[in-house]
Amino acid sequence: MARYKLYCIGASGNSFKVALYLNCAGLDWMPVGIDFAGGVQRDADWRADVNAMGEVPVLEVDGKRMSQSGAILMWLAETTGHFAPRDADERQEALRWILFDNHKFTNNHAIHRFQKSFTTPPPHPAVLAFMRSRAESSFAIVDKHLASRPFMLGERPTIADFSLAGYVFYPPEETGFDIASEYPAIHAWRSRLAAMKGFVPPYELMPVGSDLRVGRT
Ligand SMILES: N[C@@H](CCC(=O)N[C@@H](CS)C(=O)NCC(=O)O)C(=O)O
Repeated sequence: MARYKLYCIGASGNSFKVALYLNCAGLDWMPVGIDFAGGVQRDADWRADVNAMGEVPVLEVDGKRMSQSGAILMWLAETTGHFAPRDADERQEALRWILFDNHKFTNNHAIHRFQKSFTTPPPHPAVLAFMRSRAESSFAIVDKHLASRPFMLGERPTIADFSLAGYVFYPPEETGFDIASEYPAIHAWRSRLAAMKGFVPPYELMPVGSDLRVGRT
């Protein structure tokens, strides 16, 4: 039995942030699928037992269960040393980007993708347009930041990169964003991440739980 157990599904980019970290850090981990499409995360027993917030990812280590990808990445960096910020200034910078990611970069992109590709009936076009414009605005900020450095904090990858990487490896037809042609610095950065030892794309890294692509319209 692996030491690190990650409750997740393949379509969850928030889970991918942690899965990719565990894989690139070479830690002994395994994905544990959940019936997301069946709504298990809304079940009172699941919330009492696994995560009161009703979300994946959840990381289980030595009987302790943790949620929130940013907090999990911080904990992993502190307890393993892999991809960790080096000092207080780097910690502040990593946290700054992780919070921006959770509030804007991942959030708008992920909700736009979910509404576009996984909800039935489809949302009102104005909803998609609103989410898209919010996502474009945060993409432009990150693209500008990455135009002058290889990774979010500078010369080497840290947990901030894993956080922002959550949704940038899903297919463009699923996300509705063609990063390769529209955001050159984000594209170059994700190519550097994809070249890292341990990199595996999301659906292959987490081939467990509900497959939201099945039966999509
Ligand atoms: N800020 C959270 C977001 C987690 C999140 O939104 N997870 C989604 C899957 S990617 C989820 O479980 N959603 C269930 C729901 O909202 O009901 C994190 O970074 O872990």
